[in-house]
Amino acid sequence: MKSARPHTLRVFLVALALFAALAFAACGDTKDDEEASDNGSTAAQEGTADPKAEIKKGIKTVSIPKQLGNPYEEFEHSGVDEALEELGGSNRISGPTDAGASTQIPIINAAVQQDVDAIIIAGNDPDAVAPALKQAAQRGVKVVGMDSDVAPDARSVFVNQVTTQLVGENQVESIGKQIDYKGEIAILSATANATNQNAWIDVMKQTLKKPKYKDMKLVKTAYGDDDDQKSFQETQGLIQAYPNLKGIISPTTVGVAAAARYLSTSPQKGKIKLTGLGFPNQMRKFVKDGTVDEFQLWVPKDVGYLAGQAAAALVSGRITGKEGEKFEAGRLGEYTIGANGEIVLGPLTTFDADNIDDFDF
Ligand code: RAM
Repeated sequence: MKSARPHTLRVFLVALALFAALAFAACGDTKDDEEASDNGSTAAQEGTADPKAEIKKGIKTVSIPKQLGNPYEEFEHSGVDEALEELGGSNRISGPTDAGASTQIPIINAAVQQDVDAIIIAGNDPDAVAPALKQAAQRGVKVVGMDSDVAPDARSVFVNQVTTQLVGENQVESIGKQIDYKGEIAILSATANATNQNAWIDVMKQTLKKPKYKDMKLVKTAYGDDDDQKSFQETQGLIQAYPNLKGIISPTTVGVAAAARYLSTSPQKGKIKLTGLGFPNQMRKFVKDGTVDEFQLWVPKDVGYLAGQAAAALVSGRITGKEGEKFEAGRLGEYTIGANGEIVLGPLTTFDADNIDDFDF
């Protein structure tokens, strides 16, 4: 009993000191953020990078897919697991069950409560998640965007599969050459808010303005919401609404597989051409039965692996997210951060009857 009072006082003083230190640190963050934004760089960047810094021990991350149950997203995020395990840390995949704009917010908040070092997120909506991510950053959590970007001032870096430009241009060329660069085409996208889809579609529209594609006309962009059934029905809807349709581009693994399934049993099989971004294992049968001539993708797991490596480098102070900083990304080798904190994984692969059996994912 006797020592209770001094003990209580000590606890109180320690708590006060901690509170003061935290408040000071929080102010520091805010100031850095403002300075960073003034420089035109992203808000979450701070400090100076030390490329030789040790990788912090036992890094804990949470990676947030667009939605659980989307094989692409799950495969992609398994790469984050791989990177963190390799670096002696751990990752937990925690995602919403649908790709709605705000479904990721409670998951971000929960991760902060669990004191993670970094959050890696494939954003369903660039702006809806931004306030929660900024709050996380203020609490010292590093934020890495991957696959589908969030607002640039809400993350330190963004890991992009392939440059947006290259995806958009290649998809248009892929469908163009299959329809002799002539006729009506449609796009079957994922959700209407998805940053990656919309950025690719913008490039597709720009590309279609080039003289080479002047006889091709984009008649409609439909949204299958990365839901198999909805994507299937939207494909049917497009074909019914546009009897002269010559081709469909579906830059989503869920969409292109559903569209291929629809076409494979319809009289338009092989007549309406389909390209998109798909998994070799899902698309193989449609390439072999003549529904699909070619489609494209990268290795999704490597997107996650690179994002996991970037997260660890950020947490350890090897990078801050500024353009020009370099870091070692394990089995993938060295990467350099580009403009706006973007890190680009690599080139696009085209899959067709000649090479599809060489891939297993
Ligand atoms: C879908 C998702 C993802 C996209 C891939 C190609 O699974 O929309 O974001 O990058 O397809």
